[in-house]
Amino acid sequence: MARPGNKIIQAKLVLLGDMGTGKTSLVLRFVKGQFFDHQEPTIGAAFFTQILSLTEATVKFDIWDTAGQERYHSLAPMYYRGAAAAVIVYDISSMDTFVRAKRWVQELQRQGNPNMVMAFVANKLDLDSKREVQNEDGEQFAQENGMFFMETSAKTAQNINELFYEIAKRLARAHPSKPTGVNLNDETESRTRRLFCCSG
Ligand SMILES: Nc1nc2c(ncn2[C@@H]2O[C@H](COP(=O)(O)OP(=O)(O)OP(=O)(O)O)[C@@H](O)[C@H]2O)c(=O)[nH]1
Ligand SMILES: [Mg+2]
Repeated sequence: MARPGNKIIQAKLVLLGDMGTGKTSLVLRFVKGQFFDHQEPTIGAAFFTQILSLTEATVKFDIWDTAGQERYHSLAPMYYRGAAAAVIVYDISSMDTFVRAKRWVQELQRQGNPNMVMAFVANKLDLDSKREVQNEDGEQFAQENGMFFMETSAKTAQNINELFYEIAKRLARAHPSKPTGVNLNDETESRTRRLFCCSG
């Protein structure tokens, strides 16, 4: 619920990353508080909405969860175009997904919105015993490319709300008065649930 006098920011957010890294699982954890051990691969893209109420603003996220399979790559620009925020996801137990995530960052730097808030996310933190990508390597790449870095687990919910809260805070700071993002709700199934989080 928007607080009186509180500004409202509508922000398009896109998730990008290799197949199986946990993009859908991150969103489902954030939007519905759910996790599935056998999450189906996304076909094309899926759309979700969620609202975060901060002290300084109410952020309405329009979330585009893209499909990581290579055959859907050409669709990606449609989803990151006009996005106010991007979450680039890799899986800490797969070096290949880290390499792929770095390529997504390069594509966004070439073709995305230059003011985009970008989060570099190392998911599946619960699989630490199978870790192939060190925390420092993710952190360093993120720093060098002006992104913030977070290790998460959609399975245990570790750092999931923190991730979206941090994005919301940065959006509120970057867009002091005017709404941002593109509303594509009419093309898609929209699921809205309000979440009150992280204020104060
Ligand atoms: N252990 C563990 N498994 C996870 C985690 N997040 C996702 N998974 C599992 O990883 C698999 C792939 O997750 P998805 O969320 O479908 O991955 P995705 O990135 O959306 O994949 P695409 O839609 O194909 O691009 C599923 O079996 C999930 O249960 C996590 O944090 N920890
Ligand atoms: Mg998916």
